[in-house]
Amino acid sequence: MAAGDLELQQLLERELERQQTTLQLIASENFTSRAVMAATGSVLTNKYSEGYPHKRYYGGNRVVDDVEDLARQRASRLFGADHANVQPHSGASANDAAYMALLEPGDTVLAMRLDQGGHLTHGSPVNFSGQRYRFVAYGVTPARPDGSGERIDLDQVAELARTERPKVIVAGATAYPRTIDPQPFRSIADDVGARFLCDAAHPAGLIAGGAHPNPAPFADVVTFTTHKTLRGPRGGAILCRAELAADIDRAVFPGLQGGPLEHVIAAKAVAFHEAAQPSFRAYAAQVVANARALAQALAEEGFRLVSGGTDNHLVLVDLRSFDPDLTGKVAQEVLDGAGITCNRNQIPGDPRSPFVTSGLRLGTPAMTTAGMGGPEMTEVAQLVGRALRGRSDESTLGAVADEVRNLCAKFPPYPAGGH
Ligand code: DSN
Repeated sequence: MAAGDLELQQLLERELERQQTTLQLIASENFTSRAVMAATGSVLTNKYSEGYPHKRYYGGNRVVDDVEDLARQRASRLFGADHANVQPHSGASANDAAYMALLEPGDTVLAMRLDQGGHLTHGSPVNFSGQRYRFVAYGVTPARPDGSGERIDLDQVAELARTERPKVIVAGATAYPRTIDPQPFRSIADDVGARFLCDAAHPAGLIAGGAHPNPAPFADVVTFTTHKTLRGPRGGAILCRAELAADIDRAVFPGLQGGPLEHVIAAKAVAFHEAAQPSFRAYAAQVVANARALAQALAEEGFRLVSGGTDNHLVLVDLRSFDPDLTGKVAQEVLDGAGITCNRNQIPGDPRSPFVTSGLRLGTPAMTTAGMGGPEMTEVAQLVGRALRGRSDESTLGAVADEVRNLCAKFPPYPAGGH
């Protein structure tokens, strides 16, 4: 690795050490297998292959064609889809291509608001999506003391669909701790003659592992990333119905991208294969069980959880119940200093800006891959509580950092060291 380049070698070793010795609780991160990393670092990085299997613009693609076909077949089989495009470089590129295939500039789209749990590419005014299309936003129901609120407001989705007549309705979120049922979105889309696009970037691995409902039978198009719960390389993919395959493919190439990253596509093929194994079902179930255990222990530490808990791989903490003066920004920095890596996040109706926030998002995909279970989640929640309560006390923070290091030492994601 990085042979002869000592400077970079040292940086990679530092990052490996960081990943091995601190808690990775960013809900959209994971630890890939060595097989995924090997494919990403393979000779396929040398090849140009604009186009699609058996329809390339450059010669020498007979092996690459087989690689991409394998990835497409495995993705389609894993999710039960008619067609897969495995070329998008990221989730944002996948959404960009899906919109390009389904919409004209200025068309109306209904999607979840960013500050209610949605994503930048679901119509934020600072993103291409919000600048190119007319997005109308739905949100979640108000919080309720019994935890039954802060669920996607399907009545609002239906009402906005009727009044705004969107061409596409988007389901999917980046900070929503509950199951997203694709069925009601399909019915609402059918009622108003809209297409249904499901952005399954976050739950893709839970879907593959049978721990979350599969949107593929319901949605016209499903976009997802391969590096979150799916535990593959960093990248995106699109699934669609047969009649949309040509439009989706045209939108990705030549619409938006040039040469595909075939080394990453090979790694996606590895990840799809791994996600089809029985052990991945057990992994997906454990991710959810761990998130529940983490949620319960955080509640016992005095944190209010958005929606009262979780059904999936993440919890969204409302810090105001714990300490009204504690912002997400400060909490993230304090925890980072103690070796607990997570991200600040707006909560529904957050009075603070996205840069400051009143919330923290914590996820279990990575530490579940490392082998942690329920007891460790309880310990993690207690460490979070201790660090944030004692945030102005160096000795408390030092003690938490030591305990984090000891805990991580028992669950190294790469026990044999670097690759
Ligand atoms: N950055 C991703 C996340 O953390 O959810 C979304 O793109």
